[in-house]
Amino acid sequence: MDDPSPPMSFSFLGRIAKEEGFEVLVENLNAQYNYKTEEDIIELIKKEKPGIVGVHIFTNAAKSSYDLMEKIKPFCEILIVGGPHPTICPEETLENGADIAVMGEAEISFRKLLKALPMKKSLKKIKGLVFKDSEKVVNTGHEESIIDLDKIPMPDKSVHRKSDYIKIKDEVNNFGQILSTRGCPGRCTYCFSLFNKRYRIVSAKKVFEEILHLKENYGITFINFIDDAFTINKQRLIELCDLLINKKTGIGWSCATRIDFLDQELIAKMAKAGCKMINFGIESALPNTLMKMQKTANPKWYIEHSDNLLKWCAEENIRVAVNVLTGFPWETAKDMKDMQKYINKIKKYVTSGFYGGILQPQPATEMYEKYAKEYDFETWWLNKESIFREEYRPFFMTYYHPYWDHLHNNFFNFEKDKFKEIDKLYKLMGKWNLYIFSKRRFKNPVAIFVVFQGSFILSKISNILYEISPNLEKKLMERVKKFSYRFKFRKGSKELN
Ligand code: B12
Ligand code: SF4
Repeated sequence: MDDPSPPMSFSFLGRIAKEEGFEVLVENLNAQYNYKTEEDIIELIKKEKPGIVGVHIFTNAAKSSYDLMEKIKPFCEILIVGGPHPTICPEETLENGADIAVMGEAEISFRKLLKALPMKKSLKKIKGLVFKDSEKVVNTGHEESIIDLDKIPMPDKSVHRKSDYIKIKDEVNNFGQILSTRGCPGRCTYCFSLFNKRYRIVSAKKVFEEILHLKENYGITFINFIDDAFTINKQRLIELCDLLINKKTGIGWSCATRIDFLDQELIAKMAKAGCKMINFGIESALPNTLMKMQKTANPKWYIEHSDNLLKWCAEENIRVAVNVLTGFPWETAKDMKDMQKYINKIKKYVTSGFYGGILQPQPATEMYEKYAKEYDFETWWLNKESIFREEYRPFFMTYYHPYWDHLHNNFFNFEKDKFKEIDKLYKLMGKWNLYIFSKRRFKNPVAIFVVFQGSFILSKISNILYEISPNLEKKLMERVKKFSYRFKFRKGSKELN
């Protein structure tokens, strides 16, 4: 996998573990330059003999996480799990080897756990845990959400190995992720919210401190706010922008947000404060889908406002990324054609890329609860066989069609014509992404044209080869893929070492 940035979960928890006197070692097998295998991890655990081993589990990766846990379990004193999946299915993680599952936001429970474990104290009074006591499962109930986020210690990025994420100069900014809010009041039927509906903020002053810390200690020039909805608290946003404007840090930044908490005036202010890119969770332009996914009760306003936001960003020179989500059971082939028209309409404003995927119904969301039985995909994560027999992914998935495998999960038994139109939709977005990536990488129009057309044609060839034989695709395209990684579609491709 290709994680460009270190996981924030272990930046937060690593700080707490250090404060409690533990030494911390983080291995992210998904990190873009971490070439370790599961076997290496087993050897590492055998050698280091850690007192506690912690595993973060996404639902999507639950099966492979359980496989890994089975292999490392014999060498672990205590195996703790956390993250979205253990929050939703804690007992299942115990059945698969975990000693303790930590549910939800973990800062409070994890600190208490680290204090209790060495003293062999009872865990029953620590909220947020699920564990076995004499073969009986104990669930201590969820810990309260942390309301004052300023009280959480600043995440510690030094627990991550820089060389796992940084090879070229600009990649230092991969360490520039900040989580400045938690929670979202939205009720989107496909979204699992670990941080609950209550929107909480880190104060503008504290966010600014974190920015300066990253600038001074890591040489970061660009911050990526990974909040679900960065702009909901207008007052804090204005305060933060004022700090960035007045203190002249020269820091650029990007954020993601919902479209209903932003206006022209704010966009102008954000631009002045160094905002270079906004990722909009537009998701759909189909009125029926927008209402059924509970994105909005007023699709007409929603689509018009989205159009305006894209234009206002263009006026302020803020690059735009747009998230698109399709694959709902009620959508038709005609809907997908309408989405293609929509993408063609807005693409000139999408200067940073189209993202998103094809719906994979996450447990504890309405899309799962409502349809899992009907479409026979209950506990799909336990039976999820990867389409791929090995780690290698075909070249066409790298930039052109990254969600190709989601399409082939086919939770809702798409008919052929709908499948074909979704495929076309994502290829349309992928082609545009190739174009804008080439444009970002080069100034010369000839170079842009050659790189764009070259990468597009190579992606098409990779796709055709893969349909004929995955082995043949790998044999012929693996080198192209490696070369494209070095090339990176970005400025500043100078190797650091
Ligand atoms: C950034 C992000 C990513 C990045 C991660 C990059 C990185 N290296 O961090 C990338 C782009 C790779 C990614 C990919 C995917 N993501 Co994502 N992602 C997020 C996002 C927006 C922020 C994650 C984050 O950093 N949060 C901040 C940290 C502090 O929170 P946290 O990770 O939950 O950790 C806290 C607790 O969970 C707990 N904890 C976490 N791990 C552990 C481990 C232990 C041992 C303990 C004790 C506690 C603990 O403590 C932390 C502090 O409180 C979340 C949304 C969100 N609001 O969280 C979605 C989210 C996690 N992603 C989600 C999904 C669905 C995906 C994808 C499947 C998308 C896709 N369709 O491809 C993939 C799956 C990748 C995989 N490996 O299988 C879902 C997860 C749902 C689920 N049930 O698993 C979320 C919740 C979005 C949503 N609302 O639906 N994602
Ligand atoms: S707006 Fe985004 S974060 Fe909030 S519920 Fe909807 S999808 Fe989830």
